[in-house]
Amino acid sequence: MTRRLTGFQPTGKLHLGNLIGAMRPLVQAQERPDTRSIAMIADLHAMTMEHDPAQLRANTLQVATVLLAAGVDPRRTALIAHSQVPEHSELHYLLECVTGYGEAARMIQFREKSAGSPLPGFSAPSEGPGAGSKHVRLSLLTYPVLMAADILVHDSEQVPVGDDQSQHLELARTIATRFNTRYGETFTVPEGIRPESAARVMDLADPARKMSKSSPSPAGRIGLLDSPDVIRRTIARAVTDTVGIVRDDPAGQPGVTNLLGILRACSDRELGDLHSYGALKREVTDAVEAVLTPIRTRYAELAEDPDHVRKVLSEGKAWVRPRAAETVRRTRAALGLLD
Ligand code: AQP
Repeated sequence: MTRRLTGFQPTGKLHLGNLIGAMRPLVQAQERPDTRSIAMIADLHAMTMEHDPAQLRANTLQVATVLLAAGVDPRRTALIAHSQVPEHSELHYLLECVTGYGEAARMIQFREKSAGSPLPGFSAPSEGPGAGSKHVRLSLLTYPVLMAADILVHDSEQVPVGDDQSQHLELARTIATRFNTRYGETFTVPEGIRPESAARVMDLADPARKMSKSSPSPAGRIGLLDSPDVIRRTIARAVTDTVGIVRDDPAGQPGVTNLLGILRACSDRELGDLHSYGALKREVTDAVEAVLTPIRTRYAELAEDPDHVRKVLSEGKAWVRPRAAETVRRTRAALGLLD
């Protein structure tokens, strides 16, 4: 049995990119008798940037509900909230003791998200150059080590990763290998896998960026729970170009290429007779609507019963904890901690 871990940050509303890039592959993997997935709502990861507690709680429950609505079957996939399995945090600290500061500080995502802050180790000066620089949480620096703990604690063999996470996965592999060499065989060294549909769904308003929960403008994002009217207007406003030909040309026509990618991901229809951008957008709207309508309907039913969703999370926790506790026990013993 291959163990696979897929994470979702409850940093906002799930969108079409999350569905195509991560949720669908997760649901498809349920059909494989040789694969067992954990779907983790990474609420602790969502605290690496400024956050609102009430919003985090609501988002965590909403992400769990959307995952169930999209077909995650809790009998085949363990659905967990990150913070409800304390072994993640315990292993995190133990792994910090085998990770170098420089290894964490050079992660691209840390450098990008902390840009504009003073140098690590210095507080923002009140005046002069760097004054008023943004506050950077220490957890932003150590987050890749927590991610390594998330992966290793479940003995995960496979982790579906997009390009932006591949450096973090590499760090998890480095930490696991280093630990095994220094303290004895303890961790399964995970492999990163490209999801079967490796497509990156790009922002409809700015096709050079990926569609993202936290992009400041909703104009480029199709939320999985958006109303048909909002979806229609968002797609109608999608950026195209002046070439006027419907074809794949990622460099020259990124907006049109993105719409074609979405259409292929959402329908099996032949694309031969699309002669105008208007026709393309109408097709994309219909195809997206056909995919999202059943998810929205199921979501509305599930949202009526939040206790059921909480129960699913609690069953998921009970399912994964014995293995996680055993990994932590092994790690503690290897490090010389008393049992
Ligand atoms: N645009 C995308 N196209 C394809 N796949 C995507 N994923 C995210 N955006 C796209 C995949 O969805 C899973 C969950 O992502 P995440 O919640 O860990 O956060 P993320 O990758 O950082 O996605 P977002 O939406 O852009 O969130 P924020 O804005 O909070 O950073 C992952 O498997 C991811 O690859």
